[in-house]
Amino acid sequence: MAGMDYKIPTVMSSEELMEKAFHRASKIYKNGTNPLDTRKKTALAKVTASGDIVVTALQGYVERFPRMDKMDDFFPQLVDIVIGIDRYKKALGAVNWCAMKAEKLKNDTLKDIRRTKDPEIIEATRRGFYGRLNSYVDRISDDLLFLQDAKNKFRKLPAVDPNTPTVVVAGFPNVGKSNLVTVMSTAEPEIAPYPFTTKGIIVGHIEDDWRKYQIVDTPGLLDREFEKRNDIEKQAVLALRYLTDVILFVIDPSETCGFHRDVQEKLLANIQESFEGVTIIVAESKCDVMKTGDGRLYFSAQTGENMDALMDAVRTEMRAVFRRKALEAETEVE
Ligand SMILES: Nc1nc2c(ncn2[C@@H]2O[C@H](COP(=O)(O)OP(=O)(O)OP(=O)(O)O)[C@@H](O)[C@H]2O)c(=O)[nH]1
Ligand SMILES: [Mg+2]
Repeated sequence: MAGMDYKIPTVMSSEELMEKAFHRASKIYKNGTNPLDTRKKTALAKVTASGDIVVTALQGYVERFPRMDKMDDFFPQLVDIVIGIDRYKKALGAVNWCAMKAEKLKNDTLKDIRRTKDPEIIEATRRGFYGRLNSYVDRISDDLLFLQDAKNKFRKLPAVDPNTPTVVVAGFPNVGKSNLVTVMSTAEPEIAPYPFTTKGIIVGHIEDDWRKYQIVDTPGLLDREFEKRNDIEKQAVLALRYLTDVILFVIDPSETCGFHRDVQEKLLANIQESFEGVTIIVAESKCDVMKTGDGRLYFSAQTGENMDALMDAVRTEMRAVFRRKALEAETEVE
């Protein structure tokens, strides 16, 4: 799924960019009224073309990469975890710096070439220009690589609509969250028999007659303090903090996930405390392996056993959210 609407360009490496600039320049030849004039016109055209290629490409990156600030909101916080906003801003700043330097270098060089009548100086000035242009671009090679990587990461970020009622699925790693989300919705997260299979936030959709809900699959959470969490877990916390209308908390009583029941229960208690007032549906997974008989909802995403009851419980809560949101939107001051 496309993460964002931004049309982020592909970012060339410093080598690719210089290769493109030199290649374009190498093809240029201008006819003048005499040999000196020919040489001058050709040099001017080569400098202009290669300089413009660099400047236009770099300015394009600065303009088309999204502005990001570390605001107290889901998307910027997610970008900060996945990409790193400080490093991102530094990269865009460096690219902007290089574009300005290249533009000034080009203009200074054109002036120098126009001023001289010495063919040797024309050639030396042009070569000097290439060398300095190359060294400016070389200095931002790490930033360009960073931005290309950031572009790929932006594309993979989930497309979350803050206005659609959302159920966030949470629980320990490996308890069967992704399998459940696959059965319940359009999402197709990876399912595998080891913890932290899900490394980011994945959004699926559930249709309920004419209504539509989002279901968010999250990475597994261990029972520990936020600051001690890894970047994968932190994304789950962000989803809970910013996207949740309803939490669907999955416990694996069979412990085939590799974690004891009591640590899972501790995490649940923790979440109940942190999200007071939020509806939390607690459901026990893998009932094909084990049923506790403790009166909680249970299900097996594998065999489908009791999935209807779970879906009913989720739909009931989500309809309530849907009504509340519709009412809020209707009574908002215009
Ligand atoms: N027996 C049984 N196994 C299941 C069921 N649901 C999932 N599993 C297995 O449990 C393992 C983990 O499933 P996932 O859906 O990837 O678990 P997860 O909670 O998303 O795991 P992380 O993304 O790592 O947090 C896989 O080996 C699944 O095949 C189930 O209903 N019954
Ligand atoms: Mg998963």
